[in-house]
Amino acid sequence: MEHVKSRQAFEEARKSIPGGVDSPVRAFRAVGGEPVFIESAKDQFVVDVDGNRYLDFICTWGPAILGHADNEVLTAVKNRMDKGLSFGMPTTIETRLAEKMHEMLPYVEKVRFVSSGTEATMTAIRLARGYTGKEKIIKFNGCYHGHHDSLLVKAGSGGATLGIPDSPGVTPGTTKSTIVCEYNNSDGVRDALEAGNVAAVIVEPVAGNMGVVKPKEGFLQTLRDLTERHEVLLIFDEVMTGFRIHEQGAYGLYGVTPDLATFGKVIGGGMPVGAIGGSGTIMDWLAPIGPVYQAGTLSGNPAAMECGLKTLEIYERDHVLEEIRRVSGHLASGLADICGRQNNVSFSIQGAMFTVFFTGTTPSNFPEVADCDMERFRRFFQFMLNDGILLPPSQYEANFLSFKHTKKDIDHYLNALETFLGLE
Ligand code: KE4
Repeated sequence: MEHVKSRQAFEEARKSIPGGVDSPVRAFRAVGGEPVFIESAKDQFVVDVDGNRYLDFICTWGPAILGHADNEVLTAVKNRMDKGLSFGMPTTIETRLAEKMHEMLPYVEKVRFVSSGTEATMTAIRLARGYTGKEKIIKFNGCYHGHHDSLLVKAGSGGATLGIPDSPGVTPGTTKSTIVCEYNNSDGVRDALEAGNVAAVIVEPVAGNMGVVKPKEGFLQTLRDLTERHEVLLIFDEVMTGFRIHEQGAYGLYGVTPDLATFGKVIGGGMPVGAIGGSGTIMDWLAPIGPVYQAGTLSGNPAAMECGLKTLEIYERDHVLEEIRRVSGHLASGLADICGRQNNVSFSIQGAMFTVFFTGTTPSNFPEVADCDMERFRRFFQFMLNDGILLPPSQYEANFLSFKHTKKDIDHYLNALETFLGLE
């Protein structure tokens, strides 16, 4: 594959954008080589500036659950944009999307929209501290909740990939109130809660930012029981898992109801949207009705709201996740067969997200993911890229399936994986 124009684009970009990218993971630093620059995307494919087409498992990190550039979504957004882009005043489309989220997730009685998952979790943390009057936050090693200071501590995703889990610029004062526990281990949580002054526990109910790492049986329920006992809020960060692991996210899959949840990605359909949702009693602590301040110029942007609402409407109408389950079931059996015949390869899959790990046993926490053969992952990534398959460029990321991925696409992926392993 030729990457002449991507190389030129990258050289130009680096002159005016740090690292040539607007989000670190896109720079391919964990997998070597230079990033491809994308020109366009449709359904399950993306095309780079050199005209190379790839079967896409990044799916813009989760939003493209319908596949790229869905015609109905594009039409709805274009029609909305003809009325103007942004008003800085309330619009009815925001209410429609909030109502749709409540209809799909009954525990989400009220929603506040923001423009990113980072803003959503930052707001949820501030709201939890304001509502409880307590200070500390418990998060889990390898879980990533966006790049705001108080949670950029032993983060997964880009933080882990770039080996800067505790980023410079994050002051000790900020992180002294953040307690990091090991995912799938409630002992640390129990001790931290006993010590008191904890406002909330925030967790990716299925972790996606250390690769896909599922909660062990009872882990989430234990967090729910412990937080209830200590009058601490439980926050499910469903920015990635929302509408991907189950039509009702972790609440639907595990039957555990959080006090607050954060959303992003799918609810924007590819446009900048994040959200915080939960009981009206807690949510009404947000300004202007309550004292916890939060704001945003483009929060509830009508074009982004339209994109998210149309995405969710199609998601429901076409039973999108049911179809994806059929394809992911085919993938799961193929991966089970291949990994069963290999020593140092395992996998984890939940609904529309999955990870192949270059380690013998499927990891259950971040240290086990960190033991993966990252050099082998790098070779795997480059092999797949040359075979026209675009994977997330890090072992610490999840792969995503869309409504448009077919069993034929999965066979392409499985055959390429088998060929790669056979070459090693
Ligand atoms: P954003 O600020 O990137 O919209 O959302 C932050 C966030 C919060 N919570 C979870 C569970 C997330 O997965 C994310 C963002 N996910 C990464 C992918 N690992 C976004 C990709 C990137 O950082 O470029």
